[in-house]
Amino acid sequence: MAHHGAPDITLGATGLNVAIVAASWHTEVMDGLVAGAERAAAEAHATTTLIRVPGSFELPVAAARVIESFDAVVALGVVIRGGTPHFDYVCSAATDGLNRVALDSRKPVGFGVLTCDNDEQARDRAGLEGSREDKGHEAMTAALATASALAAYPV
Ligand code: DLZ
Repeated sequence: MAHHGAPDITLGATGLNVAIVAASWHTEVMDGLVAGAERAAAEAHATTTLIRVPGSFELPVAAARVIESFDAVVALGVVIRGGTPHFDYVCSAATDGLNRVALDSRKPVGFGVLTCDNDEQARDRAGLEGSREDKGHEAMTAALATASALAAYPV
């Protein structure tokens, strides 16, 4: 299911505690992303807490509020292009906001926000049956690998 060029990361992250902040739009795809992230954490022996917000626009504030209490945050959302510029505003607010949270907190934020033209594209990346990719799993793996790589350095 890995995307072309993606690294094959095997890791142990015993003792790491990660917040999953997850939007709620596009329920079935979101369920796949959350399941993938939780599975990746379980495989690496990390623990997770799931925090739900309404939409992807709310992901940065949720990440900012909780990140001090965790080793990392994984942000999950699905934004599907409509006929208005809303898509671009929500996508850039989520992307820029989450990047700012990572740099301000100096802790990893796994980016698992799908930005897609349609529902089919989103399903194909969500780790569902028949999906080619599992972006929730990838985002958690990246966050855990980064937290592990930086563990020896002060925040
Ligand atoms: C308003 C909106 C729209 C049109 N589409 C999506 C979407 O595809 N995915 C998503 O996560 N959220 C969407 N939202 C909601 C916004 O993220 C946000 O929750 C609202 O604008 C309220 O702040």
